[in-house]
Amino acid sequence: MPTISPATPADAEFFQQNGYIRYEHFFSAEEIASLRHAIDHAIDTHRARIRGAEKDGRVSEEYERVFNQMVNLWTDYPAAKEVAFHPRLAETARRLSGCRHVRIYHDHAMIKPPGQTSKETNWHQDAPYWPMDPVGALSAWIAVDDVTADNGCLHFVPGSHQYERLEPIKLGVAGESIVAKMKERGYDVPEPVTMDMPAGGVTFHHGCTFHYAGPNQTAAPRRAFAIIYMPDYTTFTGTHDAAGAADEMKAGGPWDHSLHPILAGD
Ligand SMILES: O=C(O)CCC(=O)C(=O)O
Repeated sequence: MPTISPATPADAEFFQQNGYIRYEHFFSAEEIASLRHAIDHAIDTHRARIRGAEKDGRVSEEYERVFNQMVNLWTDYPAAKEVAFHPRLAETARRLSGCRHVRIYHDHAMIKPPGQTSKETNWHQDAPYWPMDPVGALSAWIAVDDVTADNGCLHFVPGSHQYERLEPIKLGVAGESIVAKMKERGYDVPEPVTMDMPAGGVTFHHGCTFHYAGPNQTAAPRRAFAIIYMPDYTTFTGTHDAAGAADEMKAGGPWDHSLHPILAGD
């Protein structure tokens, strides 16, 4: 039986043209409550897994003010796996990218801490950080809390994926911005769109889409959970694998590994 997905052919066309799409109501309140609980547990009890804070080190306190990031929660939290492997979500990613099947690269919780020290997520693309060729992977970003411009919802520049893969941007460094760099180079970068939505809503964005989130100016954390999907034609470049399987894959080969299973398609 085919998996039901909200992605229509018109949605796929919109995504291909604009590099993003929003589904304001995707997950039920119950599904999100279980996921929220898993994220809170992970952040409270596995602090050493926060990127940049491994082994009690504080590689970059600035980065932690952008967000606290933990990857591969699906491997130890059933509620996170339920969402990360959700057939409807994966099938939506597959239809939007127009490929035969999608594999998971990794999931990641991103909790933007509240308060005066909260920092913006600089304008950036994701693809420069990913060891993949060709570019085609996309993210599903799930609002675990209601998100608005005040607590750090995402913003996208429509059509910016068409600039293809550019240089990486340092997320913890104030003022770094791929939008500013492109404007300096003389590009007429379109105005961004604001992706506010209630908890349970999902946006998808292409790995080359310019995106940003403002600082969290509220009193509560902004919790989000994202899953990165790779189309069937994606090869591993061999540089590194944030999910941890680099030593067991071949540079130039497929992402054929138990940490990167196929989640939709054949
Ligand atoms: O949640 C954020 O602040 C940024 C998210 C992001 O950069 C991503 O999901 O690619």
